[in-house]
Amino acid sequence: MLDRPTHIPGKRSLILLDDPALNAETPAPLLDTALTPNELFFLRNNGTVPEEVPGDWMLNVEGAVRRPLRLTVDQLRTGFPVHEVVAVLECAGNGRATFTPPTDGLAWGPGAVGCARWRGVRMADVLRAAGLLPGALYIAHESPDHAIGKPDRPALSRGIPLDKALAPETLLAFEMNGEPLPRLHGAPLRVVVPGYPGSAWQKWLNRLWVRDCEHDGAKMTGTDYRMPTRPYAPGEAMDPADFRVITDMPVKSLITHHARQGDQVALRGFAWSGHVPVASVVVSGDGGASWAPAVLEPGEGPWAWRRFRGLVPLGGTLMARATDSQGNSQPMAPPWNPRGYLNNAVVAVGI
Ligand SMILES: Nc1nc2c(c(=O)[nH]1)N[C@H]1C(S)=C(S)[C@@H](COP(=O)(O)O)O[C@H]1N2
Ligand SMILES: [Mo]
Repeated sequence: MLDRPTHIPGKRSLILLDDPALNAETPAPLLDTALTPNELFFLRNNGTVPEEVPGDWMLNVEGAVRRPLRLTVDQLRTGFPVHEVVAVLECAGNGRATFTPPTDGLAWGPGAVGCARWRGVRMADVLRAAGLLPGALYIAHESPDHAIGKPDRPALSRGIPLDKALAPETLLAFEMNGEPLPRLHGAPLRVVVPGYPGSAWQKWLNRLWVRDCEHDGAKMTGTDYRMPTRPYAPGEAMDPADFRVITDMPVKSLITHHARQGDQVALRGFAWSGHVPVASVVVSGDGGASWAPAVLEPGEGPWAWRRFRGLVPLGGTLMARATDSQGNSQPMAPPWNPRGYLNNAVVAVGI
């Protein structure tokens, strides 16, 4: 079952979601490695996938800058120091399928997440080369992909606040896991913004637009990739004024392997979070009635996920529950919200 062929070139074993755009997630057992191989990495597209990289591709840096720039990937690679970050990329809608009542949006299981080694140049270095003007507040990302059936409408144009754009972990990446960035993951250049939801990781980036206000591009306004600032009841009419851009990801964990060991079960998986580090993981073999501490291994840097391992008595439902350094633990029930984002509930694994 896991060796499911797909029609997506360079991809194997992904679960395709039902959508006119190309969206596919990774089965949890295939996320059992510290770095998710490119061919197993989930795909999220809000619109079309550009067929090929045009030969005259350039990155434009414009807006509130002293010197607008036009740079090829070679100029980026040779003109700026190259850096790497190992970081988790997770869609804000990951796990949406388990919200009740269901919400609009792709019904992701738990596999719209992966961890990769990203290599590129710092967004900060490129912005500084362009010379930020005093009013600079927000960096907008643009690319050539468009909404399905609407060639004049961008698929997605999101952005990040200036402080995150200048943070050392925020890259313009041209390599993924030691290979040239695959076309499906944004070649020739994508934004890497650890700690932020995947939607901020713009693919096929061809323009950075430095703005003096929060960006209002495609899927950046209304309730898209935004969370309500107050509880909403299912069915209640949504007022966009109540919604704020998602700028952080919650603490989370996923069991990726389990095996019987005598009268116990050895299980392992990964724990991750956004800007607040993971502090501990506990595991259960009886559906959450009792918990035992798991061993939590260091990750490769602060933005990578961390391996946990635990041993629980054989017999019941397996669970893992992570807590971050501010004491936030994964909830037992999915934290329902009207657009179905940030589901970090404990996942139950039956054996
Ligand atoms: N240009 C562009 N970039 C994009 C998107 C998109 O639709 N178009 N989707 C975003 C979303 S919502 C996610 S979760 C990630 C997924 O990255 P991946 O397909 O490389 O896994 O890409 C982001 N970057
Ligand atoms: Mo996403």
